[in-house]
Amino acid sequence: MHLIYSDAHRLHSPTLEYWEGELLPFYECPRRAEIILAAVQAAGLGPVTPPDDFGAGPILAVHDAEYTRFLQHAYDAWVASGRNPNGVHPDTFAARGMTHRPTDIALQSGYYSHDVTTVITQGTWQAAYAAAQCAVTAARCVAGGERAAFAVCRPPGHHAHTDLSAGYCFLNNAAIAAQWLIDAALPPLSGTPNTVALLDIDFHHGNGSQQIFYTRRDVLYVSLHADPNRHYPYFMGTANERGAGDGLGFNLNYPLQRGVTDEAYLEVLNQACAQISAYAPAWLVVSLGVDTFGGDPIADFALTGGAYPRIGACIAQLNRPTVFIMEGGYAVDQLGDNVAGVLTGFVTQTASAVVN
Ligand code: OKP
Ligand code: ZN
Repeated sequence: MHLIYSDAHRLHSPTLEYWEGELLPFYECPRRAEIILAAVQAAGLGPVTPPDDFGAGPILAVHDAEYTRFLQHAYDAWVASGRNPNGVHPDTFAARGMTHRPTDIALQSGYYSHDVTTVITQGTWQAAYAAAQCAVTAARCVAGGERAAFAVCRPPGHHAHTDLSAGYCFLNNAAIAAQWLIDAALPPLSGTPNTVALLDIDFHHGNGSQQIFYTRRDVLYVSLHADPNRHYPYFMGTANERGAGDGLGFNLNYPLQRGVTDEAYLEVLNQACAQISAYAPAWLVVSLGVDTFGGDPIADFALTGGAYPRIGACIAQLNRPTVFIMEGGYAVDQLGDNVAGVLTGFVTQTASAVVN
């Protein structure tokens, strides 16, 4: 499988993270992508390729134009108005019913973000733009007939709404890939509907992906994640959020308890995959987070390294052209092995299915 990677992610590297009253080193750090790249290369999963530039079109097919303008220009406006050059740090957020958007772009940060982890630094837009291009490039690989591709996206994407940054995310890479497949790819079986299943196995609920596709049935969103009563994003991700209008029944949330084991997780994943099979999507996009690992510093599941190849094999059995998009995972020392484990399990299962 092609591994799509850009160095531009290094341009986004906020120094400190405000965490429940303390300042900690930023968990979502450049070393994450470096270690993932090294591990997938060492595992011999395929050639590393830089992204092509598809322009702003695939981004604007998902995101609000004014929001992307804000992402591009907020840092310069923030610094030009004499504020801290460390980055755009909102401290006040538009909450229920507060709909006024300040005219000064530097002050729009609290309007366009959900929490304090989406610091915009000088190179943030370039990094987020490159991550989105990685996602589209991986999607084009599978649209061209490849079985699978992996986009080493950083910053991640699944918390970003059409017009809201959240949880380290600015542009929703997985949603951009899914939407690009719908707009630009021909389904592998001609005459079948051009649909996508977006399977989100990051520890956190992908509130952005849910919001983007909530009223649509051409994208089935399926997520396994920590119960929002216990973990971020707190205000979305319950099982009774099932879609709305045309999309009713096409959003499936599996909130899980703390300490989930390999066996328990795989049982739920099997169930989720059975629902994806029944939907019979033309394409599969996977929001691949490995913060489900027991050693993750910001999460509370108990998966072992041995779970990841099994997860990959389970996904391979769906037998769909598959785009893997990197999301979270913060136990940096095991991060590469866990990601490579999912992809190796996927490839091994695919190969044995061909033999049988
Ligand atoms: C991004 B991804 C807890 C704050 C949590 C954001 C976590 C974002 C995770 N007090 N901060 O889904 O891995
Ligand atoms: Zn996560």
